[in-house]
Amino acid sequence: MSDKSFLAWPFFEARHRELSEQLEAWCRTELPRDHSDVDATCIQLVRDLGKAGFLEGTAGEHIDVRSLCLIRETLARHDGLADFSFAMQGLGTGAISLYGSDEQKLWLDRTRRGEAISAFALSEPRSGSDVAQLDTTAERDGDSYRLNGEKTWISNGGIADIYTVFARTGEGPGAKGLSAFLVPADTPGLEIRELLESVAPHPLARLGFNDMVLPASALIGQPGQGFKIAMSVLDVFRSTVGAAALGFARRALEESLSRSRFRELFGATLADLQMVQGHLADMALNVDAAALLVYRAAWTKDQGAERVTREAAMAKLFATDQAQQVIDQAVQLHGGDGVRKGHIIESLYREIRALRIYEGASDVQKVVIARSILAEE
Ligand code: COS
Repeated sequence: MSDKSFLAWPFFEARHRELSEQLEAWCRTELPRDHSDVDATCIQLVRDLGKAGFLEGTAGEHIDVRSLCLIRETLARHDGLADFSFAMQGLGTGAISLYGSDEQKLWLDRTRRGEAISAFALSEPRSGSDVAQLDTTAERDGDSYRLNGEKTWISNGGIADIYTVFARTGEGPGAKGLSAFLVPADTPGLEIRELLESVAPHPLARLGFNDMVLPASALIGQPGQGFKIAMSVLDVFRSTVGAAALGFARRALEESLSRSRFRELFGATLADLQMVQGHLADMALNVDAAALLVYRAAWTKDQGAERVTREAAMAKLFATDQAQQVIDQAVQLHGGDGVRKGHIIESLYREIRALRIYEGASDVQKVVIARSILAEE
């Protein structure tokens, strides 16, 4: 049984505890899923999560970040692909929730019901961490825009029904000349150039935009606002990446605790050995510290803070880096089983790695934190 004592922390309300219980019950009957065809599994997971009502809070005027974090943490503990399917529905529509027109927001009913899948298309071959130098262009042409360029590492690429695409519109230099667009997947000119495989497979693609014509109504927010839109979406969703890492770490700790209690060696159990106790203590400490940072960031945003850039960066940086350590210790405590293909610990070891890279690599989070504290008087 997973440790739920954190739900008594003052960050949470009764509705969060209810949500956690309902989702836990759903996970016990629905997860884990077969990962042999990740595209088909993700499509089905989005449909099922939508039908069960768990996508309801991923989009809209008021996104409750604590609920998003609780859901990601719980799903990640049971199945990384379920967490991924859930997370992308929020990230892919975040710009529409925060800045979209009424017409664009009509898509949100479909994404919340799990009937449409969404994707966030920001990264490019030449610009991952340095968003301000992206090369994709959107040239104004009368009442429309003409999009040309390439995006890569796009989660849900190939299975998404809508993409939020960031492109250079040139109102100003660098970060001041970007805009965001809502691109339905059936728009002529969208090409899936390559399906990308990773250590923890999920739908991932390199996309091309070949002279794609979009109506001016596809613009999300104002021209030139794209960088700010991307950053404020990341402000909301970065702490949820920390929450997913926390879920993976909790599972690693749970598995390690149960193994330590029964595995016998040197005439005792693993749990009797002080060296093992040291590992377990470090793991538990890092899990609790990560949870505090994740839910501090989520709670701060839910209280109405305009920017949670520093809190979200700290939550993501600490939770993902520490989850990597916790899972590595779990591998050590599981011996050969920890690296056996198909074992839960082996899959956690693969699942955690990308979280220290996507939605802002650990090194970028350090830059964000340092700039933020240096800017304070
Ligand atoms: N919310 C709102 N506005 C923000 C913001 C935020 N979180 N962060 C920055 N801005 C604003 C700044 O205030 C600044 O506006 P002014 O020029 O009006 O002052 C503008 O945006 C430019 O900011 P900055 O100068 O900090 O931009 P940089 O190009 O130096 O980039 C980093 C900053 C590195 C932090 C940014 O590029 C980043 O987060 N990179 C990682 C991207 C990422 O997560 N990629 C993964 C893609 S999704 S898998």
